[in-house]
Amino acid sequence: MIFVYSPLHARHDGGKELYRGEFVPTFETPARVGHIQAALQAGGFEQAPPREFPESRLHRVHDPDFVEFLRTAFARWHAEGREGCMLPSGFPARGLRRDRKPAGISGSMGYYAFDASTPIMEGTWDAALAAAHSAMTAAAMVSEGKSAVYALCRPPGHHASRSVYGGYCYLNNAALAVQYLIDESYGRIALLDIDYHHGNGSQEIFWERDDVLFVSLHGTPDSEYPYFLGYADERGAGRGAGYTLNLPLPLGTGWDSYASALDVALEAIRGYAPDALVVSLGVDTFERDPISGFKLATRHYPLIGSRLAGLGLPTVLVQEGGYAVAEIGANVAGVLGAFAARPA
Ligand code: Q9C
Ligand code: ZN
Repeated sequence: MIFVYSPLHARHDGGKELYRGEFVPTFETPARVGHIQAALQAGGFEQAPPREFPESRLHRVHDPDFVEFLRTAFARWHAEGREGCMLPSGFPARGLRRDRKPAGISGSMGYYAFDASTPIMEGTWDAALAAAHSAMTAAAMVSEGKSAVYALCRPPGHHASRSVYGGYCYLNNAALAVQYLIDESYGRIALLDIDYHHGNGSQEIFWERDDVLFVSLHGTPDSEYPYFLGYADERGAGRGAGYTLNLPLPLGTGWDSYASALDVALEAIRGYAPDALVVSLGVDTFERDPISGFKLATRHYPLIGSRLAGLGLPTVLVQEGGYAVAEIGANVAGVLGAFAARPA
C-alpha cells in the first residue's frame, strides 16, 4: 500500500492548549508522524509525496472566507506585534451575536474557532494545506485505480467543519477526500470515523447529503470531547435524513463491545452499498492514550484492519488522532498491515 507523506507537517509545532485549567504543550505533536512513518517503512509500505491542488478544491468543502482566515491569520497576529501561538479567548455562545464577524484578529479567532485547544502558529497553514493535499492525493490515486491508499495527515481534520476549526483540526482532510472522490469518479461514499472523538466537522459537512453516509464510533459526548455533537439521535436532515449514524460508547469500552459496535457500523455501510470508503483513522481508542477512555490494545488494531478490508471497497484511509506517541506507529501499522493483506 502507498502512504502519502509531507515533511511540511513539522512546521506546525510549539502550540499550547487549554487542558484542565492550564496551558500545556498540545498532545498533538510532530513526533507522532515520525513514529508512524518509521513503522510503515519497516512494514514495506511505499511513500509518495502529496500533489498540488488549486484552492477551489478546498472551497468544495470549506467557506472561502474561512480558508482565507486560516491562510492569513498568523500574519495578521504578527503584524500586531504578537509572537507565539494564537488561541481564542471568547466565543459567540447563546445570547451573543454570531451574525457579524469582528474586524480584529481576536474576535475573528473566536468567530471561527470552537475551542481553545487548537493553536495557530507561523507554520500551521503550510502544514494544514499539506495534510489536505495528502488526503486529496490519496483520493486521486484511488480514483485512478489503486485499491487503497493511506494519507499520513497532520494536523488531523475531522473536527473542522465548513467554517469552524477546533480539536487540533483546521481543514477537514477526510471530507476533502470524500468530495474529491465524488467530483472525479464515484456516486456514493461511506465515511467511517473510528477516531475516539466524534467527527463533528465531518458530520456537519455531510449532514444534508444523501451521497455520503457518515458513520462514527466514539466516546460518548456526555463526558467526552467535543461534548456538543455525536449523540445517537443525530440522523441527518433534509435529503440527508437517515444518512448519519452515531454509535457513542461509554468510557472504558474494551474490544468486545467495540467490535460489536464496529460490526453495526459495517452492516450500515454494506446496506448503503457505497462505491468507495473513506476512513477517518484515529488510534486514540488505545488503552494508554493520554486524553481518551477506551481500552483497545495493540493486538486489536489488525482486527480492525481486517474488518475494514472485508467491505471490499476502494478505500482512502486518513490519519486523525492518536496521542500515545510511543505506540502510535504499531497501532496504525497494525490496521494498515492487516488491511493490505486482503485479497486484491
Ligand atoms: N479532556 C483529535 O483526536 N482536547 N482531536 C480535549 C479532553 C481536544 C482531539 C480535552 C481533543 C481533540 C483529532
Ligand atoms: Zn480523536
